Amino acid sequence: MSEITAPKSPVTAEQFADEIREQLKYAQGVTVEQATPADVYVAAAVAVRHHLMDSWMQTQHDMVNGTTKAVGYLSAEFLMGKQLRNALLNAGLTEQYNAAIESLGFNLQDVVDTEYEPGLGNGGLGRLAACFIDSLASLGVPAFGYGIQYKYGIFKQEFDKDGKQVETPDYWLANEEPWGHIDYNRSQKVSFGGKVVKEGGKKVWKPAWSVRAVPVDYMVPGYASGRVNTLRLWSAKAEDEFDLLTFNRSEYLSAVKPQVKAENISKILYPEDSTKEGKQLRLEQQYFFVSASLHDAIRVFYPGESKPDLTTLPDKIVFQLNDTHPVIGIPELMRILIDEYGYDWDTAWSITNKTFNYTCHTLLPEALEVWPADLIGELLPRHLEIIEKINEQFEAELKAKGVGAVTIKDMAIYTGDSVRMAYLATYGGSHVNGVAELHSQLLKDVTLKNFSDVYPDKFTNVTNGVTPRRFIKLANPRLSDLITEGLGTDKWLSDLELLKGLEPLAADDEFVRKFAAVKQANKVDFANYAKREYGFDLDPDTMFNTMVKRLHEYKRQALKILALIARYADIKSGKLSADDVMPRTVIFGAKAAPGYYLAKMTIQLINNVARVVNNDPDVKGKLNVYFPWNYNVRLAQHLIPATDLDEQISQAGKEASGTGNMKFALNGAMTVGTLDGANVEIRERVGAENFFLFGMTVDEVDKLYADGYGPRKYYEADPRLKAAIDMVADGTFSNGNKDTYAPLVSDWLSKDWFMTLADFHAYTAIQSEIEALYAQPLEWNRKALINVANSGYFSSDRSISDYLERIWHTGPLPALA
Ligand code: Z2T
Repeated sequence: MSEITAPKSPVTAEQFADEIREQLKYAQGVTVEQATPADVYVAAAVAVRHHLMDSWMQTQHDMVNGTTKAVGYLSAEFLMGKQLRNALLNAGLTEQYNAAIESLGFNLQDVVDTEYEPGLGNGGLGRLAACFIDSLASLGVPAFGYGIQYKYGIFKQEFDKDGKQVETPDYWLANEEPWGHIDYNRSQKVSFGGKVVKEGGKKVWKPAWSVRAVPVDYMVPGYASGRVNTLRLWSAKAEDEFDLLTFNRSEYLSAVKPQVKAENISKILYPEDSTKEGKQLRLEQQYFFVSASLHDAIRVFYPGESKPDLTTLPDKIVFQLNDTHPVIGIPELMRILIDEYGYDWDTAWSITNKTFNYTCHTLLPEALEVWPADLIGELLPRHLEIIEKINEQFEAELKAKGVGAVTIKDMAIYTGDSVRMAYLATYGGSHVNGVAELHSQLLKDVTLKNFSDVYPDKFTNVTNGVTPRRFIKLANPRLSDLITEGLGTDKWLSDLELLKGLEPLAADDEFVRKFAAVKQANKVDFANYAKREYGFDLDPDTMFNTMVKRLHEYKRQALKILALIARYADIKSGKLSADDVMPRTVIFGAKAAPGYYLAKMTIQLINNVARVVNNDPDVKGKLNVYFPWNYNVRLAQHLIPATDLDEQISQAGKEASGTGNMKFALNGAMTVGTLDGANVEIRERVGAENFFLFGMTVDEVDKLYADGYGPRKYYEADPRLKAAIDMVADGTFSNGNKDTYAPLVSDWLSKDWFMTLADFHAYTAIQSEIEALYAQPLEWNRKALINVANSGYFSSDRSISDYLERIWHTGPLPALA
């Protein structure tokens, strides 16, 4: 039968149960009889940590004492998802745990359900970071994830009676959190404000205030690698020094105020996805975690050395900047090297340049961070000086290379008013990469064109990926078993290209039927889940058609909802006879940034379309719409395996990559999508005949824009589109109120920045192709299976291998003895 590649830990179920019992008693003070599932969860988590401890210490030892360069993944977001099941899987402890929990008289699922998901990220970028640290550990590469332990993660989403999004705080730390180990003895001091003075010919920064960055360490167990890396999330605490002056004047309460301000730094995750939020607190957060992390790395790699030779730093660790959020690390490392360790500028620059690389995750110009120089000057005066000097050096370098004055001005890192973080990152590091082929190409051709002209060798691509451990094995155990059966091995979990071996089985009707049965069972499971969690009544005998991602105009949820309204109208008017309708259940999941007006209005519209459609007897059993609130990693793990058709319908040239698209393809959904982001590569791999392509290409979008785009023309020309928009305008989905969606309607008809109307016809036209195929279940599932077989490339293990080869130039630690 199947080979087991996960390490069989020597621990037995009995020992595991004993450890849980001990933990319950000595740390938590409850007997097994008194314990609730939540108590058992905490005890089990602690027991898992204990089992990982030796590997964790060994990995750190080998990292510090060996010659393998480590990776420091600097990211403002890590969207980890629940930990228990993942840790058990990667550590090879699942069976022992299951048996232990049952022997203690508890139900497995009850225990797992009590875990509260940490939402320390917005969406794709944060989840990518989580997949990457899983893959780094699984490949045995020594690595740190460095970020922030926000007290409040991404807001919890609810809908009010009008279908509007309501945000409530996600105080996840109010729950027992057994995974993070807070290490007060490894704190770092991070300072802000003040001024720079000259002392003995040297620049000296005299900061005005500082905070203590306390590391909270999470173990990151590799799958079947025996390695355990570290995710180090910094939490801001007040310095324990009081303002003595104030204190002496016996103004005790006001003396405490600065401490409160200090702890605000790690209080909340900014909920903007793919937009910049130029707020002082955000810059404080960025500097806070980056400064602490750089000092921490020096502490780790030069233990006990007061005069370390930091010219060797680039041999010890390479830092990846996850978008522009940690880019202040470039001037910070310069400052550390020059001011704290006495290196000259050129030496510091050479070290810095070798140590950093930058990943860009967007094509939206408005998402590239630009900080007002005033703000940086006030908060980080020494850094602003360093940035100015970097910019001077950069301009001189460009001049020497023969770049013209106008271009040099266009490329300025520091304009006098502001600092462009993407430019600083591009100049300051060794490599720049985009996150899908098309995205990387557009970075070179458009967004960073001047830079790629001058420094062509810096630019490269690393296409995103997702971890098959969480998103296939944990999320879809039925499919995992079938894959293992089909391949005769479970090695695919650490070598996902092996999925290719399933391709011949697509010709085997028997196997395709088993594959179809897996999907059907997952749909039944999801219907039960949706009933339990949301009170929805989903019919698993309809097509499950899903669109889950952040709510953003460029992603075009509006296209989906308009097409849905058009279909609703067609069924109602009898234009589409009831017999011709392929029954569909459309499922949305999306959070909108709290300040994003049109996005929030789109959510309200979807909810109200759902209300009207689901209550209309004329379309009963033909069309249903559901919008489970608070889309998060947990919901993704339930919904993705149950989806028949996935929507990836962004305007071409706007979605940098997408990673949901990969998760769906790997779980046997078909995709309807544009030639955007990683869709292009998915389609290339699974085959054009196994992908529902529609819509304008990047070139067509550019041309239409250049020719002058006017959405109204499309509205006038397509009666179905007109009818759909008119229904939104006339109050059909707002109890007759014509004002409710007026701003949305007016945007569609006068601006339509992402050309939703122009792609409407193509999008509705492809639906008949989709339904014709769905009407032949065996053929649909054959194609879906071919999708699975050809998506092995989209493992984050492959992404990490690409980073290792193209950017980081390092690899795994030596094999364990
Ligand atoms: C984000 O999730 C993404 C890009 C951002 O640009 C910011 C955030 Cl928070 C600044 C997403 C991209 O939109 C998506 O296409 C990509 O797949 C993902 O990052 C991971 O690269």
